[in-house]
Amino acid sequence: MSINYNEKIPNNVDLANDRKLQRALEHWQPRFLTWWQEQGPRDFSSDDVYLRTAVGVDAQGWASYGYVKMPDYRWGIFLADPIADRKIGFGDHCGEPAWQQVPGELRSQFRRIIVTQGDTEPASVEQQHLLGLTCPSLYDLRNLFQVNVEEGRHLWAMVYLLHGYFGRDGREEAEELLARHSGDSDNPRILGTFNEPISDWLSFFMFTYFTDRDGKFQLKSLAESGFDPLARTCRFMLTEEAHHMFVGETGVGRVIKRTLQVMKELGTDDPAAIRAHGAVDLTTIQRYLNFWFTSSLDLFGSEVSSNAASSFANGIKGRPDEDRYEEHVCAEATYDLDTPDGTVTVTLRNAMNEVMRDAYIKDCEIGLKRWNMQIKRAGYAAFLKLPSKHFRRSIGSWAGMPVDPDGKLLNQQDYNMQLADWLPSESDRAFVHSLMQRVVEPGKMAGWIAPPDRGINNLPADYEYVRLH
Ligand code: BYC
Repeated sequence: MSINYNEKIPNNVDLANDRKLQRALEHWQPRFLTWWQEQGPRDFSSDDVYLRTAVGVDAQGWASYGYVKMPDYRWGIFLADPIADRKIGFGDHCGEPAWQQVPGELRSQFRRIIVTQGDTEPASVEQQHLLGLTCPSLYDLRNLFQVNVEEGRHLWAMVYLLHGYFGRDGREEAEELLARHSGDSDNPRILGTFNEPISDWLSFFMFTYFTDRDGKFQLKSLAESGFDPLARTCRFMLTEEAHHMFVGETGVGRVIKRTLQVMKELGTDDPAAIRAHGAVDLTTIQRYLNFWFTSSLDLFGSEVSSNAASSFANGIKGRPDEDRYEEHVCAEATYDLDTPDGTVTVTLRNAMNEVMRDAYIKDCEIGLKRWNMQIKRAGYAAFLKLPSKHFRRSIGSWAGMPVDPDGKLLNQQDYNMQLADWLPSESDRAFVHSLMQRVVEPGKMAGWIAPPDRGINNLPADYEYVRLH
């Protein structure tokens, strides 16, 4: 179905023929825009940004590029095309026709998951509210804004489901999505990572690499959902998510590239010398990586979870790429889980969060391999490493356990003494912040990051991606 851009709310769900839903969403739209003005990118409302906008939902050419002022971005409702006679692919309802409405008995479970997913989208925009002011280049500034407008659209995706399928409860939840704020002590965002500040660009790149990747896995598992409108909206969201992770992977890669250049120039890997030369030493990069990776691991929930078991059993949330598995009901299967008290065997359904976390970790390794290849090619023996999945956990059976990045259980005192070596210290953060000076001349790059290999949409890297007024 093609996207109708002539309407107030662009959509491919034939909104014009559902007057009640259209009115409800048109009522929410000005609230969203007020939220965007207050919580979205600070100070850039009147600038022209070279953005891509969805024009169709199929794999080919869904994007059109052009200058847009962010408040005029055409946020709307885009679902991937339906799959004829789609069947539920997992759990107790495996093989039954997918639902076009939410089954009454599963309403509150579905609502809880949609609200949690929806909550992360505006949260990330809030976290990045001030970043534009310290951009390392116009290329990066544009990428930040592209990510921000798409997160805004992902909020629309969840709000559509809440309004369209959950009646008054859904409308109230949609209001709440704009009322909670990242880091707000009275009314914070639901999940931990989304209340962490992102006040420097190294954090932004780590966030888009590690936290957006949680988004990829959660969306993939919701794309399997028995509730077809949820599955279809997540399928389309995944196409946008890929660019966010690209920004993260290439962003971290460019920081490393610049560090390696400075190491070569100076003939040393001494962190103090590298810092004095305005680049980020690899030890600091590793600490930032440790922080965002471990925080993102918590986003998968507890290792043993009755919520996860019931979501799987009820056809709400499958495993990412459910097709890859041979057995989709998982009523008998078990999973051996490492806990601080030793290995315990639990039902596979109860361990679904852990299954997803393991798949996520494997996917995270791919970027690490590429970054380490860069370091190796430059002739250095150093390497970056994902810490153990039991290190610095706040959720699940390892929460608060004094485990080091290699996975070794320490005594609390030793752990406390070494923690500063493993995570960004106040002075690391102050140093990284000191590098965050705004660079907005086309083609110019801040000194702590290498230029990108190529520009956007086949344009050169020195293109004026944001026209500042
Ligand atoms: N922080 O059985 P449990 C994205 C809560 S990212 C705080 O362990 P469950 C994006 C949990 O809510 C993807 N609380 O876990 C990325 C529950 O609370 P209630 C976002 C946490 O329920 C970048 C309690 O602990 N999408 O899209 O199996 C930029 C016990 O729960 C945390 C989703 O998350 C935490 N880290 O799984 C923009 C998908 N972890 O309900 C966007 C939807 C757990 O008892 N969400 N808790 O009060 C879900 O599927 C599940 O809610 C979770 C948790 C996977 C998050």
